[in-house]
Amino acid sequence: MASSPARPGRRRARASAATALALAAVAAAGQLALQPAAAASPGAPRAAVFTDGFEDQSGTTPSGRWNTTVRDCSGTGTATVDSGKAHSGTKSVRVDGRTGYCNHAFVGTDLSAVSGGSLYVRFWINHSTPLPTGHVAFAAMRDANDGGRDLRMGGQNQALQWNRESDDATLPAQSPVGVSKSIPLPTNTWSCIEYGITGGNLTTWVNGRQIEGLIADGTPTQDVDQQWRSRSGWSPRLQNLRLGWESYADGNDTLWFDDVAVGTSQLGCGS
Ligand SMILES: [Ca+2]
Repeated sequence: MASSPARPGRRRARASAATALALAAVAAAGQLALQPAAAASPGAPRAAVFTDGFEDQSGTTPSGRWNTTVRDCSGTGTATVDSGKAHSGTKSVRVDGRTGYCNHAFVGTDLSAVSGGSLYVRFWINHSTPLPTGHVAFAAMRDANDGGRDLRMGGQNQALQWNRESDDATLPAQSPVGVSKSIPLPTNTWSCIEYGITGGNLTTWVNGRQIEGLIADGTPTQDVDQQWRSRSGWSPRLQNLRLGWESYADGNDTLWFDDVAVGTSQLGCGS
């Protein structure tokens, strides 16, 4: 479990008791997609809605909770279950991402059962090509509170960033100072990416460490979240999670995703 200390002036998002109660209430209503994964998987993180290492996949086409639906158009990108590389077990999802929006490829799952409260996502990612200068995304989530446009995580200027599709706001701002407060995504190794969203606050960890440039909180910080927060009232209600590749200018990449977890409090990088 990550235990990075909160930095001065920046609050680390925490799951509240109210969130736990809300989850229990939803569970009681019988909407269980929310079967706690812990019941079936003793090693699963506390408060996980699900954890998935793709070991149950029997073919190369993602199935079960996963689909490969893409928006608008499709091309040469692919998302397949892969037995050649895995963070745990023997399987992962491999995405062959290609330059050009319509070559986007994702493996996606519905999150509507958890949207509206605190949402925490954890996944392990391994990729081949350094993040390019141009804007790319490797995670996207449909935001019902933003006209159905995506909240996207990926890279720009060779460092990790968040992007809001509706107004193209970035976190951090893409100034040299802003970019310096983020980090590249290492290649040919597994990295643990975690993020938590509560209301309009967004916190991001990489391998258990908070990344200053990837935090939007209650205090506008120049070069970080000042631009992001210029739209008042941003409070996403995310309806799905799609992992893959979307390139808006340049950039091919081959990526693997494994050990995906979704929950209502921070999940950590354990199994
Ligand atoms: Ca696996």
